[in-house]
Amino acid sequence: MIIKKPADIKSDEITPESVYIDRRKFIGTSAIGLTAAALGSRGSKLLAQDDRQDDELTSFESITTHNNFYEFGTGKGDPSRNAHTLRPRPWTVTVEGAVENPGEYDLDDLLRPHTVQERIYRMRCVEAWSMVIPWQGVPLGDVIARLGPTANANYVEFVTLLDPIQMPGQRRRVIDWPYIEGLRMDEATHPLTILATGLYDRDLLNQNGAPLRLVIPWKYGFKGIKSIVAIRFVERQPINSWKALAPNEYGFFANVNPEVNHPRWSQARERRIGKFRKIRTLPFNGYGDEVAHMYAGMDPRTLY
Ligand SMILES: Nc1nc2c(c(=O)[nH]1)N[C@H]1C(S)=C(S)[C@@H](COP(=O)(O)O)O[C@H]1N2
Ligand SMILES: [Mo]
Repeated sequence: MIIKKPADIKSDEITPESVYIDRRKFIGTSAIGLTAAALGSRGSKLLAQDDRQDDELTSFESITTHNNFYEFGTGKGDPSRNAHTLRPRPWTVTVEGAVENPGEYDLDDLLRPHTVQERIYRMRCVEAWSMVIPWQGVPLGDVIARLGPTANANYVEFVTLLDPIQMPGQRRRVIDWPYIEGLRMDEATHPLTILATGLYDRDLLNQNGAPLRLVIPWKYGFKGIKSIVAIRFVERQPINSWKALAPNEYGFFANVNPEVNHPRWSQARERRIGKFRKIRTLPFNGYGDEVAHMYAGMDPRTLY
């Protein structure tokens, strides 16, 4: 597979947004967080009630040029400029820890038995911007079921590639590399959680976390770790990179919550990339019906 830079992609190679929206009308039930047009009655309720009618797909151009991927620099434009040094194939994922089938898996072997699905999800960054992205990927729960976690596997830890040659941003210690993230087992196996391999019907571009990244739509974007080389089944809660860096600003759970502000700014509203007006941020990023039960009895204010 040839991975091209966004500038080399002709617009007719990308599935246009209108085609996605039409397709959703047919696929219907598998759609999760989508355009008002495809939402039916829930969509019209959203339209009537508030400012959130613009759940329109973010353009391929914006999704691939406005990024956070500190391994390629800390500016939003840095990953799309610098990530050409990453070689996403061949790619090996190490599976280790409390699991029946540990080993070094070629990416294709890890994914082959599983069905790639399309999921249109909202992505909300801590920095109060958001996007609506048509992902392709496999449910992480399917992959985990085949790997066979043992009784001690309470959490799953994910690790990004560590290679300052391919990832020049790692020559500066902005983060204690490699980037690490983690999920509790029920979050990891929740049907909304996917391992993404593509978006807009194309393999992931490097800046979006090629060849494999996590997407957990009810959590802040930083939980969506990119370019994963290891999946570890562990007993204790992993120490994720952002929490290690600033524990008063970033937690382990990082559930989107408009009522818990970041110490330095409000989380009540967000700006969709490509739009001018700000919209209200929803609890659990709008996925509360599907996920809130996992946090029953926990203080939501501690779940930032
Ligand atoms: N390895 C790694 N994964 C990462 C990051 C990073 O810097 N390094 N940034 C995170 C943050 S803060 C966000 S908002 C999302 C951004 O994903 P996108 O650029 O594909 O929109 O990736 C997350 N995954
Ligand atoms: Mo983010």
